[in-house]
Amino acid sequence: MTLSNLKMSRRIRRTPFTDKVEWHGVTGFTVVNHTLLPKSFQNTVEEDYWHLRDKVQIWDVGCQRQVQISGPDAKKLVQWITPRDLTRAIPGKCLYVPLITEDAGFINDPVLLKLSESKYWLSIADSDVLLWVRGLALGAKLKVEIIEPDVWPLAIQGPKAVHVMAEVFGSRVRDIKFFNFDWFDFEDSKQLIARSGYSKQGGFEIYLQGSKYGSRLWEKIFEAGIKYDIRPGSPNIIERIEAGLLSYGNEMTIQDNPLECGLDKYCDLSDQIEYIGKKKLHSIAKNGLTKRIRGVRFTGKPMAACSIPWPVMSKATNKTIGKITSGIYSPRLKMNIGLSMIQKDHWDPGTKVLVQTEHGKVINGEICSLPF
Ligand code: THG
Repeated sequence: MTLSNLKMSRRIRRTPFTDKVEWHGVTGFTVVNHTLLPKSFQNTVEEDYWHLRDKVQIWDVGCQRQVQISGPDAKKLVQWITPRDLTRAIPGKCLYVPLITEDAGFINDPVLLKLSESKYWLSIADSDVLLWVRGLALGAKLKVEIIEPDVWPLAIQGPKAVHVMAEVFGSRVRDIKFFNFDWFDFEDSKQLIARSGYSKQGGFEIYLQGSKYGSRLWEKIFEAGIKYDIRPGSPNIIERIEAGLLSYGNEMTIQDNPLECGLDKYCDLSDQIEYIGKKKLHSIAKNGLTKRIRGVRFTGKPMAACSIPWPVMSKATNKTIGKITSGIYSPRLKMNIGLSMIQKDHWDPGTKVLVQTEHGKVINGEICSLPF
C-alpha cells in the first residue's frame, strides 16, 4: 500500500521500521516530530482496540524522538527544564516529566531515561525540544552535548507482550518493573528495553540504537509473536482516551500548564529544587486554576474520532465552557467519550453539558473524572 494523501519529502522522516510497516499494508500515517507515525492497517480502530486488550501488537513509535543530553552539566540542565523533582532519580528509571516555559506553559511531556549521572534521553512528544534545550544550554553556557541520537522506540503492547519479548530476549525481560529499563543483547548490539508504552495494557518499549538493526528486530519479534496472534498496530485512540493518557498538541499546548492537566504529582511545589517556571507555577498553585482536564461522556450514535476540537456548552446557560480535544465512541463503555479542557465553575463531575460535534450535531453529555 502506498501513501495516497500525504505527499512525502525529506522533511517527513521515515523510521528504521517504516519499510516493515509498508510491507504489512499500512493504510494511514500521521506525522509527529517531523517523523511518520502509522495510524492504521487493515482493521478498524474498534477491531484494533479489542485486539490490543486481548493479544499483542507491535508499534512503530520511532517518532518518539530522543533528545540526548550528556556532559558535566547534564544533570543540572535536566533538572532546570522540569518541575519534577529528580533528586532521587537513579539510572535504570524512566520518569514522566513535564517540561515548561518561564510562564509555566507546557513545552512537552517526555519520558526521561536516566542512563547515568551525566547522560539522559528525553523521549519526546510532538514539539522541538532539541532547539529549546540547545538554546538554554548556549545561553547559560552549560558544559553539555545535546544531540538527536540514532535511537528509535519500538513498542510491544498488550497482555501477551511479555511472552513474545521473553522468546526474543530471554526470560530476564519478565523482571523489568513498570517504568524501569535494562540492557539486552540483540545480534552484536546492546539494546535498552523499558517496561512502558502509550497504553494501559502492559508492554515494553525497545529503544533501538542503530537504524541498521530495524528490519531484523521487527522480523524477529513478529515471528515470535505469530503464535500469540501479534499484529502491527499503533497507539489506539479509544484505549488512550479511556485511560486518560494525554497527547501533547491535542489535550495541551504551550497555552496550558501541567496543573491544569492534572499532572500535580509530577510538579514539585515544596521549594526544594530550582527550575524554569517555578515562580509562576507556585503562583498558579496558590491562586487556583481557571481550567482543568476532565472527561466528558455523551449520548447519541457512535461518533467517529474528533479531528477538530468540539465545543462543550453548559446545559444551564448554553455558554461555551470548554472543548473536547480527543473524542470517540467506546465500544466497551457503550458511549461516546472525550478528553476536554473545562473552565472553572463547570468542571465538577456530573455537570450537564452539550457537545457540538464537527458532524453537525449537538448532543447531551456530562462531565466526569479520569480515567473513564
Ligand atoms: N513512550 C515513550 N516516549 C513517549 C511516549 C511514550 N513520548 C511521547 C509521549 N509518549 C509522552 N507522553 C506520555 C504520557 C503518559 C505516559 C508516557 C508518556 C505514561 N504514563 C504512565 C501513567 O500515566 O500511568 C506512568 C507515568 C509515571 O508513572 O511516571 O506511561 O509512551 N518512550
